[in-house]
Amino acid sequence: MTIAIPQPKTYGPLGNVPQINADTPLQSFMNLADEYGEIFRMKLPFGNFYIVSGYELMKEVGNSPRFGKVVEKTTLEKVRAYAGDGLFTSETNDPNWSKAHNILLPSFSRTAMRGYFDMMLDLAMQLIQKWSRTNPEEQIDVPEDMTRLALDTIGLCGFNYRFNSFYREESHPFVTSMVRALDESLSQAQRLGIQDKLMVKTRRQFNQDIEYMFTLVDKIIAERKARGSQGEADLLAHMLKGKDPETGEALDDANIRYQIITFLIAGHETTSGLLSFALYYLLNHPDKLQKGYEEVDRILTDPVPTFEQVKNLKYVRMILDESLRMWPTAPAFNLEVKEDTLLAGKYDLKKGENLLVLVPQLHRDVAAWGEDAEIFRPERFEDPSKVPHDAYKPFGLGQRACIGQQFALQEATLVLGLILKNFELIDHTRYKLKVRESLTLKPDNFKIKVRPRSIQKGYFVVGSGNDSKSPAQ
Ligand code: FDE
Repeated sequence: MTIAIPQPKTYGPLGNVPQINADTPLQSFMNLADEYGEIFRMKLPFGNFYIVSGYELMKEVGNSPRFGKVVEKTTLEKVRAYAGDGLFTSETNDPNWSKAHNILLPSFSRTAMRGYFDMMLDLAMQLIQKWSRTNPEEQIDVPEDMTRLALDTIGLCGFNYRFNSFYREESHPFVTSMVRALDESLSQAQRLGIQDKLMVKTRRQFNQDIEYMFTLVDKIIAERKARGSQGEADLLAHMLKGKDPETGEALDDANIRYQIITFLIAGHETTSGLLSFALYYLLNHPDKLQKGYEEVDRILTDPVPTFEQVKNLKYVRMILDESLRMWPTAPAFNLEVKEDTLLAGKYDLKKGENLLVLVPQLHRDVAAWGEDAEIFRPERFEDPSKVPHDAYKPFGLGQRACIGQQFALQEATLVLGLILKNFELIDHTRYKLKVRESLTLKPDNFKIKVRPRSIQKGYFVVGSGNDSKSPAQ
């Protein structure tokens, strides 16, 4: 028997716009999901779609070829203006998607991660050094520093470029353009077509930002091609020499440019939000923080951590897994219904309709996580066989799942491990969580102070007065 899919009251041509807070649409969706349940319908300027967030439904949606990622008529379509047919914003049947996926997969494999470790460490130490040089009264803007870290990490590992964000007061101009362009794509998705056409100034700024991004990235590609590879093991080197085993073809320059922009977008805000939420939760759960301290003191025994040691930071990793459960920083993804179907034997869905998977809501479904779903408890991830995987999708699903997962987790584990090893964290503002939305999520206006932990453990950086990555040198 089919059940009608509920829809909150609509307001003529505005549809459900009045129920959505323009600054925090995702949190509006979560509130609506509390009221309307596992699936409900939305009518918004960028289309009609269903919002799905129930464990039972995801068991089917997450495992059936009847649902697949779609870009057309979603917010991501607007991001194509500068991410083009890069991995994130191409349709799965676009030949450049499978080509780039095949070429890039080995560069993101678990074994490839060892090759990025020293570069990640370089940036992680820049953050640790910066924090250890703050005066006791100075506060740290957590998401801002984490964004510096994550951006610089993908820049260095991606194409051997140093944004040097820790040496700047303001963001690198590339970041300013990228963030402004991202904000504009989101606003475009919310505006009605006619409003959009009237915004001449905004459009001019948007075009300028895109041109700036293209120029910078194209220059990096051209320089690398001109001088040839000099043993770099970065993503750009892989893209320039890689051939798709299926077609024998290489990526063209325009596509490489889109991939680089894609990695910068996909890799920096998500990872920085993850680290920021993790610190927020630790500050509010002293017992979990203590367990983290115990682990890093036991495992990070050398002045500079090794690849193996970071891999052994199991509890730090669980802290990150649980932070991604509470606030998956890429909070939603779009799927298209590939053929008419009766979802869970009761919801009638038609070919071509779109679903939006509302990940933070799925991650709070008590049917999967139990009555304490709202509580931060990293121990849920202790035994992987006990994790309800169909209700845990911080990295998306299927062939379009996040290619950067291992990369992001290695980086975040290293950085959180080093922070715990070095610092006592002080919540001087008694911060109350407020989640800020763009394409990704992060804690808004989250500031802390830090104090060095005991020197005898060896990590020492304060006043060492040099910028080499190993203070012991
Ligand atoms: C992807 C992704 C996803 C899916 C989306 C859709 O479906 O639409 C998700 C959910 C994600 N991703 C998430 C995340 C989180 C974090 C932390 C991250 N992520 C990170 C990173 C880093 C890097 C480099 C990246 N990431 C990248 C990426 C890419 C390229 C993509 C696309 C893929 C395909 O092929 O499609 C993604 N990522 Fe991520």
